[in-house]
Amino acid sequence: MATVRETTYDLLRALDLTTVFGNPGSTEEPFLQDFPDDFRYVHALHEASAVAMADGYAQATGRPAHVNLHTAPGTGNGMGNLVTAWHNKTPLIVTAGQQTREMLLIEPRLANPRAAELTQPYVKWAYEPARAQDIPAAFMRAYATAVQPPAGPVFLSLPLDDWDQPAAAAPVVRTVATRYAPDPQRLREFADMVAASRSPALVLGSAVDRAGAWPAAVALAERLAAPVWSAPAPERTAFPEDHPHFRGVLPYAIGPLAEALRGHDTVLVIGAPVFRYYPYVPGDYLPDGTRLLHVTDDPGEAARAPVGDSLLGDAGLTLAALADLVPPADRPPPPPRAAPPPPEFGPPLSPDGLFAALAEHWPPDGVLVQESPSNLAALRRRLPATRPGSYFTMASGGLGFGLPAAVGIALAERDTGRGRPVVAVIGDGSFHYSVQALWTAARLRLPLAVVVPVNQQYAILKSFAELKHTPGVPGLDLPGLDVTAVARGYGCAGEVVERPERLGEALRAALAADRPTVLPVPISTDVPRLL
Ligand SMILES: Cc1ncc(C[n+]2csc(CCOP(=O)(O)OP(=O)(O)O)c2C)c(N)n1
Repeated sequence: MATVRETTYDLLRALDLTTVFGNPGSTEEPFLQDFPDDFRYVHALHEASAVAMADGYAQATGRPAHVNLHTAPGTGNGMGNLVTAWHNKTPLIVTAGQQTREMLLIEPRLANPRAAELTQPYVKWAYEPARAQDIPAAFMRAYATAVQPPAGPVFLSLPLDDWDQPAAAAPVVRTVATRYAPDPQRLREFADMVAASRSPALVLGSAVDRAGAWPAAVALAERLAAPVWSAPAPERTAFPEDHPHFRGVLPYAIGPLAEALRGHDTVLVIGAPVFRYYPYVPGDYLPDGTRLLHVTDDPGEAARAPVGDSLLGDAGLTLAALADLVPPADRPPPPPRAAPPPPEFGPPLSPDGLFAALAEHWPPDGVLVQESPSNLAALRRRLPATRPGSYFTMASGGLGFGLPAAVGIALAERDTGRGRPVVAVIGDGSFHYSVQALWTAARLRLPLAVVVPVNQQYAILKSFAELKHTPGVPGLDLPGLDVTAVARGYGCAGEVVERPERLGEALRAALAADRPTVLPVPISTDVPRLL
């Protein structure tokens, strides 16, 4: 008779979930026992890294990923990046071991007495099976829950004595839809309103990239002769940023965002929240006389929008349908944006100069993973995303995602055979939140390049303090960190790039290497403005 373990592994095989990201503990060993040869365990040294690696891998493969954590403490360590996975809308099946059922009542060491509550509210479903025999079917349900829109993480707590139990019948392997089409009548109303607009603008969000819908976005923008903005603080990019219609990324504050949209009678937002704000700068949500239409596949996002009318639907299906429904606009296309001024390379090297140098040597099919908070505007100005699936960061604002996510993305690039080069730009503060991901990248011999702009401070927190008039905050400086030594300690190559002329060669070598390379680049300590 098959055991719960055998039946579960068979199901995972059938679902093509044969990679397990994780960090093991005693409560997981009975699951991992006699780990099958056709499975792969991607070992992270900390659960924050395990979760974000799985997230990056899931996003880059376009499939769910499985991450196995250690009962309450391990799940707790993974929580920050679970929050991020929730906001990223990444389908993750997070499992954690649980103590022996026989002892749960008396709460032994490593019991998680309220396991299904611990990950709330950052999971779509959390469950500890009532019987060992329910584990395989719970996996099936977890999978179906994670991938349906809006996609997101789910959590299973799995008692360690369940795995050797006799299984019930294997669960039926089911498929579910991962997108839904918009209500045709409301879609037609949206199309009519946009078509009748004098000066419509498009605001596109990360769901467009997740849906693989750049061509539909370009088709709609060109048909409407409309300017295109990126939604504020996006975790992915939605439109070719070298396209003449592209206007840039909207500011992430209420008043300034409305100001940027002034002059448009209709703003059509597709695949983003309305809107992702950061510092509170009061003002109207929209300019006077501007109507907002919102397309999202997330009912929660539709409900919490402070303005506008919403339509539920997959970003790609809705974009394609709208591009068919609206007639070509009878107006000239928007004028192209002015090019940025020539960079200044210093010394001291400015972030702008660093990213201009990086852009000069950027591999055409490169994938950028970004977690460099104060330098984001400069980075995006110098390194526009021109291809789909080329830009990743966290939707949440939580640090410690970028570095491990880049490892997961680089692994996905290798596994899928696409082999796109992956370059992470990670601030010298952000670098340390999930730094041990470097060890996994080294063990996997991934040719990941990690550029670390070193300003020896939490610069964005200084600019936030300036905007909000809160002087005298402690803990904003980072002296005495040797990034290269840390990188080498985890098995990576590491070399300080003192001059921007050296960056091209260092980057080429890193991307051709058979291990990760960390490239700290000292930059100016000037604090850029937050807005
Ligand atoms: C998990 C987590 N802890 C703390 C913060 C607060 N925080 C936001 S930005 C930042 C500093 C980032 O420093 P660095 O990566 O050096 O970038 P810089 O701002 O200097 O460009 C911190 C600590 C956060 N966002 N997430």
